[in-house]
Amino acid sequence: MINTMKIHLVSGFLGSGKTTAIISASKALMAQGQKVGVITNDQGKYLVDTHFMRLNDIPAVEVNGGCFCCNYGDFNQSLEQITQEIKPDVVFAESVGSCADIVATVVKPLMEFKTAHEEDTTLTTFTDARLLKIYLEGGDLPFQDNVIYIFEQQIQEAGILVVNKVDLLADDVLGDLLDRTAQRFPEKQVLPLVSLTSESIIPWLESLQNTLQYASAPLKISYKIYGSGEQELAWYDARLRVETGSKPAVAWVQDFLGMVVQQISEQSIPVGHLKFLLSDGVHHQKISLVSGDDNPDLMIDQPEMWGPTIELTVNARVECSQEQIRQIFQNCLAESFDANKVKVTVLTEEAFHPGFPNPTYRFAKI
Ligand SMILES: Nc1nc2c(ncn2[C@@H]2O[C@H](COP(=O)(O)OP(=O)(O)OP(=O)(O)O)[C@@H](O)[C@H]2O)c(=O)[nH]1
Ligand SMILES: [Mg+2]
Repeated sequence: MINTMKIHLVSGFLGSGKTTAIISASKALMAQGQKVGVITNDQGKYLVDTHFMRLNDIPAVEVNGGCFCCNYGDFNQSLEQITQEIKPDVVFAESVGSCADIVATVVKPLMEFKTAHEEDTTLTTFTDARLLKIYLEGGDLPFQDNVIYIFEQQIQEAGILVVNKVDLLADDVLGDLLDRTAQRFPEKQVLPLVSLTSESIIPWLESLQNTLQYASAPLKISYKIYGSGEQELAWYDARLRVETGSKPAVAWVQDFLGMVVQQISEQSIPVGHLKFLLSDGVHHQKISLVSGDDNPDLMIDQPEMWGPTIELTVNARVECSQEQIRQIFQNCLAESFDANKVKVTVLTEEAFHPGFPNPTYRFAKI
């Protein structure tokens, strides 16, 4: 039995800002002297998010190869590991952005097995304000219906519903969005947020102090639609080592990112989240592209400071076939390959569709 440790489950669609919020919140709590541990989660194995957390000095363990609900045993083991190693006051657990039904498959098992107290457990769902606006206005989200179903179900089971990235909306647009959100989800605590800094994250930390912040009723969810939605998404993960030749490694990486994004756009592939993490052992930078980013900032900071060898981790979550996304990366590698310019070694590479969700436990009693 875990006594007083807070467990904050963080759900929400791909690219909605979960990792950014957890990093900002962890930094704010650590600055107050609290101990924080993070559990990350994904269908893939080499995760930008886990690596990025650790580069930010935030202790993180990962449940990989499937979502928390389908790997409850691994989730529980990670919780035990982090409890023993760090003795945290607070644990944040970020579920993969294509996962829903967290109340029945994670929150309820935590209670049933007396791993956590109800009053110390919260569930927040993050939404990107720009996508939520389109959704609530009845516009067309850039995904197929089954994928949109996942987005809806995640919102449906939110305890705290975070309308994130509100800095990207004009004040009157935001006011209208918050009115619509409150009308549509009158039973939820709706929290407009900017997750980017340890100052702007404070309203979320304050909300987490309240207890019972999850919708206590498990979802009435169709696994057929949810599973189909997951399978319409494709994952491409790779780790590349880029070594300077006649061209600096950083310049090659910059060109490569531009080429990948251009091909994805030319093929009109809906992007859940395209994440790149660059590291030369001293410096690091995460570069992201999500739906709604009309003018994405793909620029690498201070190109002159990067060392001669850069490791590039790629996590692409898009709506197309696994062959199509793999082909794009392979085309870009082939097109940019010139042995004189740089040496590029593909350390790992895989493309796949998430498996059909099959939870370890599901406590569906209302
Ligand atoms: N402008 C703005 N950008 C934000 C905010 N929060 C997150 N972002 C950006 O949104 C992008 C995605 O953020 P992440 O935190 O990686 O999103 P995520 O939900 O963890 O994504 P997945 O793990 O892939 O599901 C990044 O470019 C962030 O910088 C915010 O409050 N304002
Ligand atoms: Mg994340």
